[in-house]
Amino acid sequence: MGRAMIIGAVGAGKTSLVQALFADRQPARKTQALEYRDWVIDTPGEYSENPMYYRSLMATALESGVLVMVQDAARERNSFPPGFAQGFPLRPIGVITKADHPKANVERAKLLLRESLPEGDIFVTSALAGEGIDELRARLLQDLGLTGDAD
Ligand SMILES: Nc1nc2c(ncn2[C@@H]2O[C@H](COP(=O)(O)OP(=O)(O)O)[C@@H](O)[C@H]2O)c(=O)[nH]1
Ligand SMILES: [Mg+2]
Repeated sequence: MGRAMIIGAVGAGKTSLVQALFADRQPARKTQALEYRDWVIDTPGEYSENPMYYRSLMATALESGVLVMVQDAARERNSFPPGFAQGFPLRPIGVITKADHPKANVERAKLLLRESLPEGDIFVTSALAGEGIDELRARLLQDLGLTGDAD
């Protein structure tokens, strides 16, 4: 089954996003390995930050259906190398996380993410506030061909 592979820096909010997509309430534990859950693959932040893991990411991408690139709205730096999305044979979607954060700057996050994701829609979300989650879930299920009563 094609899944949505979620990538992004350590602490970007990937696991919290996954939990919000599945309406979980537990706080996110640190992700130590690839975590498969239904139609999502959560990845450790190190996989996006350390080129040593890129081959692993790529191998996982080959069994995925959508690439979800996460950028923390409160982060002042890029989370990915320039043009990163183009290295994957997948349809990419951008997600800005932590839109609720006191230090969030959504416009800055979009500009940063665009350096690595020249094309593809960008969704603005907050796992904490529940913002943008339903829209993102609907889009991912549609792209994965899993439409139906998803929520
Ligand atoms: N303010 C705020 N903090 C968040 C949000 N999502 C995650 N965080 C915090 O960011 C930190 C890292 O979250 P986590 O989901 O583990 O990130 P991951 O390393 O990308 O999986 C945790 O302290 C979360 O509580 C959010 O929507 N808003
Ligand atoms: Mg995680």
